[in-house]
Amino acid sequence: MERRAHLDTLAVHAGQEPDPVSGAVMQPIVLASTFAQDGPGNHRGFDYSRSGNPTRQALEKCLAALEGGTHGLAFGSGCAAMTTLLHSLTRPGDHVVAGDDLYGGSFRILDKVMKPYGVLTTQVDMSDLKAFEAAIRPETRLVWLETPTNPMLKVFDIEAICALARARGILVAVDNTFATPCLQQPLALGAHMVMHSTTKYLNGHSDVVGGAIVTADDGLAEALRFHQNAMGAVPGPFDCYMVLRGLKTLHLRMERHVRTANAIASWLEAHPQVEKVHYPGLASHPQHAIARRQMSGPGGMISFVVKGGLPAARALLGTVEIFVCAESLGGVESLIELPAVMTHGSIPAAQRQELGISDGLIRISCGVEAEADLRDDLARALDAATRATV
Ligand code: P1T
Repeated sequence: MERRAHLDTLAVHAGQEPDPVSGAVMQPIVLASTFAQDGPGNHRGFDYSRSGNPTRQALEKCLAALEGGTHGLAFGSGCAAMTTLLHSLTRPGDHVVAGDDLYGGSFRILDKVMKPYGVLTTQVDMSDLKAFEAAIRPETRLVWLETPTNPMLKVFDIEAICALARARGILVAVDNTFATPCLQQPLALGAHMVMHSTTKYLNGHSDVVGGAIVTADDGLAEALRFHQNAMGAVPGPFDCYMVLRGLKTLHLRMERHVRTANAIASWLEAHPQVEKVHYPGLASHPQHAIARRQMSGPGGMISFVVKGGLPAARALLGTVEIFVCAESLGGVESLIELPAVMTHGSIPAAQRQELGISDGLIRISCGVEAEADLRDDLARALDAATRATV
């Protein structure tokens, strides 16, 4: 697809043409690990599947088109994408500025993989632009921007942060996993790179682990592609096919995720057993205005604090029947979890406490089931939480 079409059309077609041999309208899954060469070094675009694979290439082109970039790179997981990005662009002695609230696994990469390698990270609440500027050092090479954040759903001003970073020659990578390109386009707001856990909304069916990076910068793409091949954290062709298949309905699913989350967040906010709701679509959200400006919808993720702490939260999670108690997010099925115990256990308790990741903080990923059923499920579970409190 040469012409820049709407996202809904790109999601279905970008990077994919009917198979020239059979006419198959779906991308073939090319499982071959190696490709015949007409003579040594004389191949038809693919030589070895770690370096490149036709099914992966279709996915990479589709992802690039959706994010408004020119280069897409697929990885075996979101963590693999992040680690490859960091190793491509930082060297020992370099410094990274990251948001204060990150997915636990992303924090662990910065703290337990990059720090011992000599790349230090300063975490800062990026909703305070002065604090962000103060965290920048002469050796700062990269800003790692997750927005909305996991699990506190903070929203950071991508355009303002990119302008400050670019003025100092610092690269910005945005983890767009929660928003997806349907709701937020970081490259258009000034980011150099977008990163995804494709495990989540992009695949959308909780049956693949994958990651991706997209950029419109040829030099960055060259460095990233070199490391993608050299470090080798690539996805298999079947997983690439699954993500491509999931992408075809991304826009439809996101519409429903957003509609349901909006309704459930408002309902939770009015519930007597709920202390606090974090959702960028609520007027009470501290960065609601930024979310309205930079996102076309506030997303499908909500976190909230149930009164009564851990016993109440455990009672709630033990009572739900439609919501599944599980890590991850972004699938068609609704999930519920306790970040302090599950997804964010790798963050030190004191730091969790400071951020508001209390024992009573519950995170939900709103799926595509009937909103009324999801609300009834939570209502029963909140009743159980009330009984566990008294
Ligand atoms: O799990 P993996 O595909 O490696 O992606 C890591 C990752 C990166 N960035 C964000 C914002 C994420 O949420 C994740 C993974 N998160 C979960 C598994 C979770 O339940 O929050």
